[in-house]
Amino acid sequence: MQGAGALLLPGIAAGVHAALDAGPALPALAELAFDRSEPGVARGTLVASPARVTLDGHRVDTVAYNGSVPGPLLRVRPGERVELRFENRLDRPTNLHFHGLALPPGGRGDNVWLQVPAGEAFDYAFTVSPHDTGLHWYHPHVHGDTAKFMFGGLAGPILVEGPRDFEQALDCDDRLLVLKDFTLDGERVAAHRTSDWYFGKEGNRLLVNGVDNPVIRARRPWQRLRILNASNARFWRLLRSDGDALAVIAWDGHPLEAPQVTRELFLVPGARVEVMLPLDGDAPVQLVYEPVARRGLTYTPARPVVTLLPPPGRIALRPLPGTRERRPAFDVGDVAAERDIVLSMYNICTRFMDPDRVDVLAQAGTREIWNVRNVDVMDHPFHLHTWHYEVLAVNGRPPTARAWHDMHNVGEGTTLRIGIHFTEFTGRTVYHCHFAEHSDRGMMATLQVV
Ligand SMILES: [Cu+2]
Repeated sequence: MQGAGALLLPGIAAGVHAALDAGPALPALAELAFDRSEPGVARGTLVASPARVTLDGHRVDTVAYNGSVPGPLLRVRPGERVELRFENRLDRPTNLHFHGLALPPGGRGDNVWLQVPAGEAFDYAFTVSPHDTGLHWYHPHVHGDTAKFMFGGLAGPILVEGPRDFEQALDCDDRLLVLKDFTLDGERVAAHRTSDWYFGKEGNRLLVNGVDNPVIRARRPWQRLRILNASNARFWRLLRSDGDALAVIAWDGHPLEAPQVTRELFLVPGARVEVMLPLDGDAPVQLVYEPVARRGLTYTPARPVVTLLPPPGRIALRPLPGTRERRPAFDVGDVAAERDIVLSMYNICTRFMDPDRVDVLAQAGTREIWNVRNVDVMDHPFHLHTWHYEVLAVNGRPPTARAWHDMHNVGEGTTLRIGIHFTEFTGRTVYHCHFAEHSDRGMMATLQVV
């Protein structure tokens, strides 16, 4: 890879190593145990219930999937049939949204219209698309009643495992990091305050897999970090403590055509990134949270959120492979419709969410360009279900690298121009601001593809 030399780390004092080594190890995520006795089928059970969990070393009474926060990892395979029994042991209706998976937006798939009553169960069943290799996630999606449950801990990762050739070529450690902020109030997760609905709720503890600044003890020099921002509203901006670069290899579960070297990662709520980080020096490296200027929010100072210790001994760093996947560019010359999608506080195109109204009607198989215009005085991260979009321009400027997303920030006063190809499915789904508080309050709209 070009520029790999720029990723090499300078050495720092050996004494720092010992001090950093004392932190808690990065917890491995719980995994949902699938029954795969029938070839091609993964059967499992996910339970939403009140639970007592450990967060940042504190015992906390909250809500959880299968008793763990973050929820258990769903490790599935491309082309696999997933049959997931979902039991609701909460005291009110809930459901599951499979964020990032290309699934039919109804039936037993990614059905946000469905509500599973308290005390009842529902059998989700779907086939994992062979194009969805990568990191995705799941969380509740009951309109108007999602933010409190997500802030309490109802969210978990989905990893669609692809071929291992990339890892084998590199000989890398593979880590999954779930970023989620919490505020604790005694033995509970803090309730929403009135202002949280406006600004989006942020927590004062910035946790990775439920732990403050965990330590990763590397076994190999290349670290592949798959990172999910499962926060309700916090933007996570991450830089290396030594100022060196990182190589992004995928956004929102889509491999990039070539690694993209960058000095900072910027994850809006719901976003996933896969990044390669080399550890071939003697010095520890930290990923440092850097504050994001987001209007009206309490300032959170910079702090390390994860510490990586290099592997013992000197191991040569293999070069990062180049191209992983090529995907045809969005064809702007073959567009059936171009639309303005206007974001303002708690509404889209001046209308609050109405599940009984169709806001955009699109034809299956066609391409559309949406100009997502934020006319508000606050950023809003934009999420479209079922169909991922290619970012064509931000305020008229094309991105530095082609990338497909299901999440992208739309800064205040900014226009995000995206291309969508309505392939594979028909049905009705939603697009919305992914500050959970904003979508709960109505900043969501419906899309019907026929
Ligand atoms: Cu918003």
